[in-house]
Amino acid sequence: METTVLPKSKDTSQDFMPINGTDYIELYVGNSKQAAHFYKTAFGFQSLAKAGLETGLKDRESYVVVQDKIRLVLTSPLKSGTAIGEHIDKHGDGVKVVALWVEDATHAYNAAMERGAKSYMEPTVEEDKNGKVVRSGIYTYGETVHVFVERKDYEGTFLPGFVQWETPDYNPTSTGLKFVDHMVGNVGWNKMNHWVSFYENVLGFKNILSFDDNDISTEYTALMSKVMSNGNGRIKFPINEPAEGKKKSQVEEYLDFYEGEGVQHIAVATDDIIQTVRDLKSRGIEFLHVPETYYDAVTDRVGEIDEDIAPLRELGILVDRDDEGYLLQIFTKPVEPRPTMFFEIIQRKGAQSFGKGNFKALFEAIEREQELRGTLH
Ligand code: TYF
Ligand code: FE
Repeated sequence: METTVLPKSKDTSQDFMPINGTDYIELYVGNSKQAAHFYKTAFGFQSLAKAGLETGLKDRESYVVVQDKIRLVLTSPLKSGTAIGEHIDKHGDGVKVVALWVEDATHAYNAAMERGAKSYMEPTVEEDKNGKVVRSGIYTYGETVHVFVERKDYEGTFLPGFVQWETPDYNPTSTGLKFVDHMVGNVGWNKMNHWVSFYENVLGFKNILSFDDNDISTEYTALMSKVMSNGNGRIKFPINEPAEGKKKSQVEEYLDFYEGEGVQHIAVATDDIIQTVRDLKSRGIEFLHVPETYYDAVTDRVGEIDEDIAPLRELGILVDRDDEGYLLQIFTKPVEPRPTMFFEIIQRKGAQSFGKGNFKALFEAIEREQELRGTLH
């Protein structure tokens, strides 16, 4: 038998951490019952599972809602003095867990720990009559964590410990949201390269795109961004760092209000952005407004597209093109009292980029909101 010592090549770096996709996103919120109602009513999620007093939990209540491949877990404490309550007190409502679907959660954990991760949860087996799930977890930026979920031996609704949440009397229709396209983290001053290295070294991700403050600084706001992707491209995590500008960077505003690093936006994909945005608006979701003049130059900038410009203009949907095709995107206002987390709705028509051509119009729209809040200084 011949043995070969493989050189330490970058090409094998991602093999140690195969990830199938996003498993779920857990938000710690003040009132999980009402948050679940909001995500159903306004975003078109459906009831999936729940856990709390009736399943034997004493300290928390969680509601799980689903729309196609997207699962949100909304968790609130049932008493004072919990880690969940402290998280909410410090950060407001926000993302605690970005769970990654893996084949082997023990292997993923061991591989990450060997490479310098900080442990959040040792590999733990959870079982019920539907089979078993193994979960483990590591810290990422701020108090945010990645939980690895191994569910190949599980056929239940969500996770052991949860029961099906049935709401026969109230199930609003879907708004056409399909899957998580990317999730963005805001990190502290000069911390972007630290977290880029973390995703490279600990999880085997690659930096597929970078934007510096020249690409994206408007008259006021400034930030830098690097997009990290896993090997199969199903997980894309842009990381933003504030940059010095004339006025306060939107990333700095986030860090101030979130009181630390955390998830800035969750981008969800649709096959029909015009229909989805029309529907979301009619359900009360508020989007950032771009000036009409954006649409005067849009065809010159992106060329011919399948969609009519009129509905894009009416709804404020942005368009950008790259070598591979084009994309349509729009951003909600923050979905909690603090100007922290928001959603992006995105439809890709070939383009695998992030809408660099829209940064100026987008960031000017964000600045107008900052101005209204009195935080642009
Ligand atoms: O994910 C992205 O990179 C794009 C652009 O504060 C973007 O959605 C970047 C920063 C930001 C808002 C959107
Ligand atoms: Fe985005």
